Amino acid sequence: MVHFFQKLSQGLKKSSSKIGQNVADVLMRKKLDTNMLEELEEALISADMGVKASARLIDSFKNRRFDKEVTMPEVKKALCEDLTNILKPLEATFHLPAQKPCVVLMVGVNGAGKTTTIGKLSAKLSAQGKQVSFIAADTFRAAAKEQLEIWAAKSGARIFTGAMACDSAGLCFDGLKLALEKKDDVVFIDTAGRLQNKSNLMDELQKIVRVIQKVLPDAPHYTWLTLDATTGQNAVSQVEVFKKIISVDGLIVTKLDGSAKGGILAALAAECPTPVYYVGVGEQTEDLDTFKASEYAQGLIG
Ligand SMILES: Nc1nc2c(ncn2[C@@H]2O[C@H](COP(=O)(O)OP(=O)(O)OP(=O)(O)O)[C@@H](O)[C@H]2O)c(=O)[nH]1
Ligand SMILES: [Mg+2]
Repeated sequence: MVHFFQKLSQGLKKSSSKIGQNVADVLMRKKLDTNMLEELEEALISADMGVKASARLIDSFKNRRFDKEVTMPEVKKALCEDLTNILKPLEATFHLPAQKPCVVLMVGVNGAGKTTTIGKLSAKLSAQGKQVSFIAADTFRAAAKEQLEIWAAKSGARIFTGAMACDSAGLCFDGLKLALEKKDDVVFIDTAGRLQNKSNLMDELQKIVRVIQKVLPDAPHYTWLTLDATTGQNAVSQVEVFKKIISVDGLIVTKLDGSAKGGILAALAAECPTPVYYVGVGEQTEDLDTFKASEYAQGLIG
């Protein structure tokens, strides 16, 4: 089995080779001048790190004292350290609360990877002996229920479903009551994908939260926004808009395999810092792991 870090580095290759090539070009000149720093900054921005994070990186880079004959590994090591420092505050750990069940509400735009992430996490938790259940609150898209059912069977979770197009908040109410009765450890609520500019769908999320709290006043214990890394800078606006509607307390960043926009986590750290619980690097169960700043920085800088 390919190690997670290898997959992450492989996935970030499109971004890191761009940065690496610019570092190499810049070093041809053998002098760290203003021009060179500007080009380096452009390389960071083009990997979707955003203007703010790129500027911050270049600033700390300037403050380093390099010898005249600076080498490629030295430059990369410096960038990697500085990037790790920017990303470190985003590292987060998922803890189960003392009271059962732990309710995790998954939200995000269409196709971000919500359902897949729930499946992957459920497999991890089941392997640790936890009793997991799903509430199929995406009653909107045909086949959404079936997709979740497949993940439930694969990962050993119980699933609570309703009729197509039924009220998803009502479904959450019933599903959560059952989870309480069954003493589940973790309940994942799989909501329908919604674009952040569709206000009626965003209102529905608030309704789901209100209804959940009628069953369990301190739920949801986690509200995670799933972001597709390939969407680049739009991810920043997704975080901002979802946070205005409900209290998003964590992020899941998927599809870090094969994105030329791998720098998005740096942009998020600089522009709207939110804890990152997990990152995804593929479609299989094992392609999900906790976010580690240094691992990610190494993968991105190459
Ligand atoms: N390469 C790759 N594909 C992923 C990853 N995570 C999810 N996918 C794929 O992305 C597609 C969409 O994933 P879903 O889990 O259905 O996304 P969703 O957010 O539930 O989508 P909606 O319910 O339609 O809003 C599927 O084909 C997944 O297999 C990842 O980390 N890497
Ligand atoms: Mg889904």
